[in-house]
Amino acid sequence: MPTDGRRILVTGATGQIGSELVPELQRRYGGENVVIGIHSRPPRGDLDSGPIEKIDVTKKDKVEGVVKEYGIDTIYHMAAILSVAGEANPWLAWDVNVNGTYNVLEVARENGLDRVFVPSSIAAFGPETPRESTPQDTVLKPRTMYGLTKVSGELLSNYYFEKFGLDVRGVRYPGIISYKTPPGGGTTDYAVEIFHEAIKKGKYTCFLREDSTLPMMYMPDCIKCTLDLMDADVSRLRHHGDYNVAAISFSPAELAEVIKRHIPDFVISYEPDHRQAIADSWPKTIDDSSARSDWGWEPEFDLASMTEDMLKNLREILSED
Ligand code: AKB
Repeated sequence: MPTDGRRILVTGATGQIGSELVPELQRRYGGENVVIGIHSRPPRGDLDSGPIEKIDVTKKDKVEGVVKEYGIDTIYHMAAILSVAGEANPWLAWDVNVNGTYNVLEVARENGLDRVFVPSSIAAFGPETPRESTPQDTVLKPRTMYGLTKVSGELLSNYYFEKFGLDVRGVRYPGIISYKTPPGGGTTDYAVEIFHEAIKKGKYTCFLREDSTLPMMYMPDCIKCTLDLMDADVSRLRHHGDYNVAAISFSPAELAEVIKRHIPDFVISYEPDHRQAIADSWPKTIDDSSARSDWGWEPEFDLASMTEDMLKNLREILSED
């Protein structure tokens, strides 16, 4: 783990991943060295201990102003519009995800930043991609605007590395499961909603079919994965903006079975909606052997341990509300 004096900007810092990444970065590098870049969602109580800046990533001068003001050398660019929200407003998704990423990369290039993290997603894949053990290098023909913007982000990241020597790194996140900050506007969001409804009501109506297997990851593994890649020796990286990473793959029915071990009366029903088509265009399982061999990626949580931990922590949080 590096202990060097980094000056970090996190865009989208109050989103699902950003809100858990920031505290870990603050712990490692000191709260004053992590600028919390927010857009519309205000920071939670435990996220307000460092400098906070309102940043619209589609405005390059705002990104640049913050980078210069705080002497930023590293950006975690987490601001994005996810798959379902992107289908509701494809224009906004393009603007935030493509123009926003371009602005972040340009500011990083012009100001000689040390490192930038630009996440991609399993949404970069499409119906022509092999759905089982999806290879690292494969067909990228997504059908969602979100997926299209993620492929663009991967290609831009790789371009900035090759052309300008900017150290850009990124992974293709699967669905992320967490209890602190809810996701918003994603196809994999059911895997978080189900826990809330199981605890509160003992039942859940899933918007995906019972057999819709998708790749997922528990938040502690997501944070570990992000930081491990950013800490990796660049000379070992054979890829840059597009590492496949895998942790757990399961269907709604399989997840419901594991929840039932803890809440025996839990009942799940299914009413697939427009989100089903998105899920059907994404892989079921991912081959992440490049990430494992290049930078030692290895998840800690499986379906059983993730479910147990989610229920324990979420019960505590919900009982405080
Ligand atoms: C979504 O469902 O849109 C996201 C993703 C897989 O990137 N969680």
